[in-house]
Amino acid sequence: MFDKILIANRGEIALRILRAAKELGIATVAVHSTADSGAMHVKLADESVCIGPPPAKDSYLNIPSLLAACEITGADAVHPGYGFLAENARFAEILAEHNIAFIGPKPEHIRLMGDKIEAKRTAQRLGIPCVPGSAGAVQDAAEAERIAADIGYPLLVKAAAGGGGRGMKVARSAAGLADAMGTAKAEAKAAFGDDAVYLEKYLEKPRHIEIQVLGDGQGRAIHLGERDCSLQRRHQKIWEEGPSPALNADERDQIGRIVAKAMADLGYIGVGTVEFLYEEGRFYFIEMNTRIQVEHPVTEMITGIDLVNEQIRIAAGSPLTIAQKDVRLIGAAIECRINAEHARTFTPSPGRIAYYHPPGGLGVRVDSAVYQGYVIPPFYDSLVGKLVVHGRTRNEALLRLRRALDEFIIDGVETTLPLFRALVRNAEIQNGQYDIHWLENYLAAEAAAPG
Ligand code: MV4
Repeated sequence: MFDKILIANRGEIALRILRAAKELGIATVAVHSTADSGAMHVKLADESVCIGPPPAKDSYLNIPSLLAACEITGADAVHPGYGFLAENARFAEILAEHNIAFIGPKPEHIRLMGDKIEAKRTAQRLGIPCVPGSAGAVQDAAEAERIAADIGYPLLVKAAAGGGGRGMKVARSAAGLADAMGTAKAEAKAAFGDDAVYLEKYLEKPRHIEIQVLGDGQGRAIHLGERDCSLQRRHQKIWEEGPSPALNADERDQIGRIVAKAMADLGYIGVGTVEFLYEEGRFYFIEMNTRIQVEHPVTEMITGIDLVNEQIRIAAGSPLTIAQKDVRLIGAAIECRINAEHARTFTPSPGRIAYYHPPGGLGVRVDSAVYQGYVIPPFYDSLVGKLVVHGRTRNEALLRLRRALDEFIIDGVETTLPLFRALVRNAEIQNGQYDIHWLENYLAAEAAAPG
């Protein structure tokens, strides 16, 4: 087992990792920019190292600084969290070259899943159902038209180096295909330095359902159920829940087993999330994330499994100690990502938290690193914390969420709490009747409503 873990992240996930390390009796090193010297994980870590000025490129993305912090403190492992360098294969390789463990998958699996075309090819090879589309990158409009003749319109042009919705263009007819190709390639080149694009049949009203997997790289992998992440705004998830209101036990078991077997066959190490679009009873693979995700507490509340603990133990060489037959999905959990943003305009609202009172009680978890008097810096994402509730049923979880949201006080900055207080009272949300477009349609209707 590791002696000392350097947490190469900030905010609530840095605190989350610190907690898991402490419970495993592992020493912790916090790194921080000059903007985060007052952060909670810095206060609670055994050691801390300032790694640079506020801009992420000069601090949390600065590999030489992180390496230096490892050398100074003698850390023998690094946990990257999510975002920043969490899916940077080169970072994982550099750590290995310095005999420092990267708490995550093998670099080749990070790289593989980072290329959306290779990820899809691998998924198909492993027996995971995918969206009909091109076999690989599509060079020009002429080739795209040949493929379109086969799969039909509407089509989606996607960037191979994209993900998270970046570099996607819909083409609803042959007339629009050349433009969509040109625009997508130009945007991909500008955003990722790589203009490779591929085609997929465009699914009009799917849900976004992701499967949590855990593998030990020694031939074992299990699935821990799904999270429905359809409630998104501009590809930012705001409300995630499990189990999905749209799935039944047989569907869950079937897709879970397919994904778990695929990950075992791949020799996948650690936690991973396989993302699907789900429409009319069918699953379509779109991407795989090779990191711990923001919404991992939803799965933890349902299964009772500490995913960060599992990540650390598996990275240290322990085999999976949980068998699929022992996984129990109990009740329902819902997570709301509370951001320091205006609840309707989503304008960032950094600043000092004048008064902070989080909710509590049975089945209520608040993953946050803020405190009364904390100053939310303007340099990073606006996440203040995640309110996660669990109930024996989805209805109980909704009632608990409503009570917890009404109890939650964050004064001094604008937050998205009011949005969640409205959503938890909305009939379609209460009935689980939503798809990936529901939230943007709701917000547009709200903005258009008089008064
Ligand atoms: C799609 C799609 C419809 N059809 N692929 C957006 C982010 C990235 N995960 C893939 N995304 C989509 N891929 C096909 N073939 C619609 C989306 C999409 C979306 C997916 C999940 C959650 C929210 C979304 C919002 C807009 C578009």
